[in-house]
Amino acid sequence: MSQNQSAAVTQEIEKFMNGLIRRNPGETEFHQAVREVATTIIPFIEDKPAYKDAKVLERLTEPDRVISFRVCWEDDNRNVRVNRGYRVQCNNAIGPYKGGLRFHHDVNLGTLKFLSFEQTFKNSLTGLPMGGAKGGSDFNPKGKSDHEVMRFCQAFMTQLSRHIGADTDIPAGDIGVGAREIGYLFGQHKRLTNEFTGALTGKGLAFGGSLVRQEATGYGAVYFMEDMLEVEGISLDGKTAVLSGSGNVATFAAKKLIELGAKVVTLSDSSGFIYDPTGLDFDKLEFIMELKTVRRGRISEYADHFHAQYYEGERPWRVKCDVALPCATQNEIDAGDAKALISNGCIAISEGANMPSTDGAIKMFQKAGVLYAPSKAANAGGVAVSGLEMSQNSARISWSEEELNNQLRTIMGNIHNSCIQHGQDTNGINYVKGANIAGFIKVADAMLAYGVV
Ligand code: NDP
Ligand code: 2IT
Repeated sequence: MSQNQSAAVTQEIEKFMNGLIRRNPGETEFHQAVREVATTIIPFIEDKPAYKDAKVLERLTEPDRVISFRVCWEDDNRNVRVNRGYRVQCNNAIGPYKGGLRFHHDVNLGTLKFLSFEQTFKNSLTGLPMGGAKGGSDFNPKGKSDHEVMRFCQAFMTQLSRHIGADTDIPAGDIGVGAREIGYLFGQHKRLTNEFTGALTGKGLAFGGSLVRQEATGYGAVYFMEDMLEVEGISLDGKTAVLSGSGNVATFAAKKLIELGAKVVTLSDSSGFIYDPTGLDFDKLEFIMELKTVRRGRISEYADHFHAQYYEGERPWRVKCDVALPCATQNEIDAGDAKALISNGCIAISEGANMPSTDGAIKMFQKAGVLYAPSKAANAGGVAVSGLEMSQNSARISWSEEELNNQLRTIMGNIHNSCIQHGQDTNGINYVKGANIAGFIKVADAMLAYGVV
């Protein structure tokens, strides 16, 4: 009987995915993100006709709105440049649309649809009233002057500003969008609307930004790792950690790991990775942060400066470690990388990046009993503190660092608890299932309350 049931559910998942793929041709990252959710949500709603009959999953996988626009700007040589800008507003059932902006030459509609879909579940998991969105452009900030970045950001915001607002849609940073870009974007939004409101988060502290926002994603991913290990009675102290990326998320994850006594031995960028067997310390991290946010140089400079090893064109997953935190980009850990991590004794993965593990990698981690925290749970700390920035802006107040750190720690603990509550499986805790179901319920219940919209 149960075998028949599971065959029927498998068939239903395939039918659902076939329809989604047909309606969204070529958007492979979007297909991947939806499949991960559908494989846990379709069995969950099987005996819940309220969700099934109201077609909640079908509605959640069709964004509320997709906005695409031309961004025209002049480079320093007076050449006219044309890029494409987007905002995908996935779902605002539980609060205004919220999610980052990504500037990267690979950005396309499928990438932003996957990210806005993930964001909807992630934001729900934080417990704060935020819907899901994502935006960005195929603009490549690498090698551009500050003036070029400013002109691009102003042109981009000239189009985007009519679609956002403190109660409508609140963008923030993501890959290629950090403090510099948010400053230019906010300045232009303020100029166009003649209003000073919390229409963006990740702002500078001088103009409505929140303490702990820049640390929040990386710190949060480490807190989630800490909570997963604690269930097994293990501490991070003395553990060797392998990280990818060297941007906002990676550097603050490294900082918190070092604070908690772990040894961080790798970081990377899109050119390669550095391996420092002696481990990073706060001074070395300062060097990386200055390298990446001020001089905007390459990670290989770290190896030259500190006599570490540099592996051009490679990812760090073959380095022996106890725990791993992918903090660069999607699909950066494939099944081969997962196999290497497992055979080298890695016991836990916490995803700072969005969807860094392929479907094959996730299956390998779960089969091997590795503690695996999916991105929508593990990296929710960033958007959570963005939510706290929105509250502070609305109330025109600023909370202390201690207050914000405590709230971030509590929120990450709550997300971990939600995953445990909804993720019980025959083999223990399935964090993928837990995160998907916990994130789904709140959004789905709000959608049911609104009727057919
Ligand atoms: P940054 O732009 O600050 O850093 C990105 C890092 O990833 C850089 O080291 C970059 O290298 C590397 N990278 C980017 N693309 C690739 C690629 N295709 N292959 C290999 N390396 C790559 O971005 P963030 O740190 O903010 O974001 C990192 C990840 O975390 C993303 O997946 C993002 O969606 C996710 N995230 C970010 C949050 C935030 O608050 N910022 C919140 C939640 C998730 P290079 O410099 O060479 O491009
Ligand atoms: O992926 C993410 O959660 C982010 N890039 C942060 C979004 C936000 O609105 O702070």
